[in-house]
Amino acid sequence: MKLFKLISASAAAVLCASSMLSASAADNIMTFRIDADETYVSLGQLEEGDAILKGAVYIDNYSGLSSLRLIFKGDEPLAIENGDFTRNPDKKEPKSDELVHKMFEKHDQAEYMQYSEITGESNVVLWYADGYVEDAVGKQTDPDSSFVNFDVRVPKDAAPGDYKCYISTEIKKNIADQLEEDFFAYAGPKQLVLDTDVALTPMTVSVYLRGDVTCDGKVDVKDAQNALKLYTNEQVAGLVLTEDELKETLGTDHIRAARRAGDIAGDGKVDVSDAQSILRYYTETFAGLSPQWEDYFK
Ligand SMILES: [Ca+2]
Ligand SMILES: [Ca+2]
Repeated sequence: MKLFKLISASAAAVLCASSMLSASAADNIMTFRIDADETYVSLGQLEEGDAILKGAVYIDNYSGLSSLRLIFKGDEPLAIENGDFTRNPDKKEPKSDELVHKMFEKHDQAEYMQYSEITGESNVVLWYADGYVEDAVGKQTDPDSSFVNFDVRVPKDAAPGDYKCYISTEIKKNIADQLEEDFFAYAGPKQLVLDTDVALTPMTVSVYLRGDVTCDGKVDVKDAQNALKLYTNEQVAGLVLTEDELKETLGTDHIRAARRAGDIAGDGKVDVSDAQSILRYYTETFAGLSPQWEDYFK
């Protein structure tokens, strides 16, 4: 395959070292950002079946690309499906019936592999700009459009938690025994260095059960206590908790899902009234009633 660019062991080592750069180095550099129409899914929604989120990849601060490979992965149990380049519904290729791409109308080669029998990999995007052989970079026709899009399936039996969709940067040996990075991008002859020239922003999908701050699948007194602890630390004491402190306070590693689960009123933060609602819901359930969250806001 003539277009398949390999990355040497030394280049891979540079990529490893570059990932230790501070996050501030990533400001304003070209960024591949994964996003979706919705990134929260409640267990209530999943009772009706799998949830399908409309995911897409955007390129922020575009600074020129001549070739690239992206491999999309999702934490279990997410599945990435039906991927394609985002196309212009109003414009067809002159020689085929295919709709042209929206972000880069012209390209030399563009392939979205749902699954490769050869490598066993899924969701592999290979893209080469028009004229990339002469080191040309792609000219964006619609910078605001997504570059590619895909469905993110959240299965109906998914447990509460935070799950990532990301662009793989794994380095592994290929069949020729050379080290190869899953991700590469070139601007002309220059290979872009991760976190220096180009950044990748993953997406987190949070599955939550309303009131279940600890993300263990049930609402009980512990959830009310932890919601109150979070409120006391952040809003009363004004502390900025570290990630580890947040996990400790919330009683779960799934911080984003926990915050959403604890925000009963849906005003964007967990406060004392949310904690009270959770406690009320728990005590009413415990008393054999079937409380409805909505009844608390009438
Ligand atoms: Ca719980
Ligand atoms: Ca709230």
